[in-house]
Amino acid sequence: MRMINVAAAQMGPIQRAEGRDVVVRRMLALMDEAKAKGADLIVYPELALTTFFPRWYMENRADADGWFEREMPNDAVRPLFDRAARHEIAMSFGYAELTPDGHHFNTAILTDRTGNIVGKYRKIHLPGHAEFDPERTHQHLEKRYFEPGDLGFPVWRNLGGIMGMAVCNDRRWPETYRVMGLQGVEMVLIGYNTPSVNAQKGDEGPEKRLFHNRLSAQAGAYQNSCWVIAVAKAGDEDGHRLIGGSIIVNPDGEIVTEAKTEDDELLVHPCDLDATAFGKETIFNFAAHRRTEHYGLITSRTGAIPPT
Ligand code: CDT
Repeated sequence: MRMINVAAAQMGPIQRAEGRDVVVRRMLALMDEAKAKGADLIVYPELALTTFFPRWYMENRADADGWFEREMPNDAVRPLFDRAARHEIAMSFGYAELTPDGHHFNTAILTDRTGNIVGKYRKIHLPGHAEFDPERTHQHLEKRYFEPGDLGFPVWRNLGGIMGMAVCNDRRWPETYRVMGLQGVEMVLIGYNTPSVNAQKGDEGPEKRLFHNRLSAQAGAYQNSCWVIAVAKAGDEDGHRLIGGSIIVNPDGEIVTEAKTEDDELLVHPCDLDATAFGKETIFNFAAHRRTEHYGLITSRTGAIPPT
């Protein structure tokens, strides 16, 4: 058995006016709890350091730059890196990244047990829109504030296993998991901020959104025989509610633990990476069963074109 004790650190809401210092203190408390419970790895959500700012329209995009981190680590998050190294816990969290040459990404990082960043992922599937949309009940301006990630879907060897990352909307796309699956991924770490109601369909509320969350993570885990750790930022941020429902999913696609609240809440589960082997060697033995000669449209065509 290759066990990793994983802590999924769901976070409750972060209000627009709250600073990173307050948030980092909450993250440290979750990390201390994770350490006390024997965790090897702690996974925080997408944009863990701030409110989900893409809901706020700013005419001048540069006015949003205050939500972005110009270096990682920086002074605000140094306590997290120091504490993780002291606890010998690997960690992953999401943040808005502003590069030295002026590019904006919705990013997640992964560290080893010493606090060294070993992996970086930049969100590829950006949902929402780029301009103010008066038809929506709330804005989702990720296409305004971020560029699509430019790093692909890499995986890394960490804690004796093969790990990958994805960010929120990525989890709804089978391509996300499959590209990592083709690199032998054993555990996929995913943070999310998902509004509780669809801004374009008022009757799609929290129950259905939680269902879609489970459906996506469970399918990704099963079809690639890997663990999926899906971690929410949840609750009411300045009157805008986000679903909770953080889950750890095993390589059979079964949920082994699920958050009950919309607050800071830690889920800890022992994940055996060797449990990924059976599926990878049998029904999802890609080398034996995939038929790439029939998959060309996946990469040659973006939108659906129905027959005439
Ligand atoms: N953060 C993020 O990607 N949220 C999206 C909301 C989709 S609605 C525009 C999600 O897929 O959960």
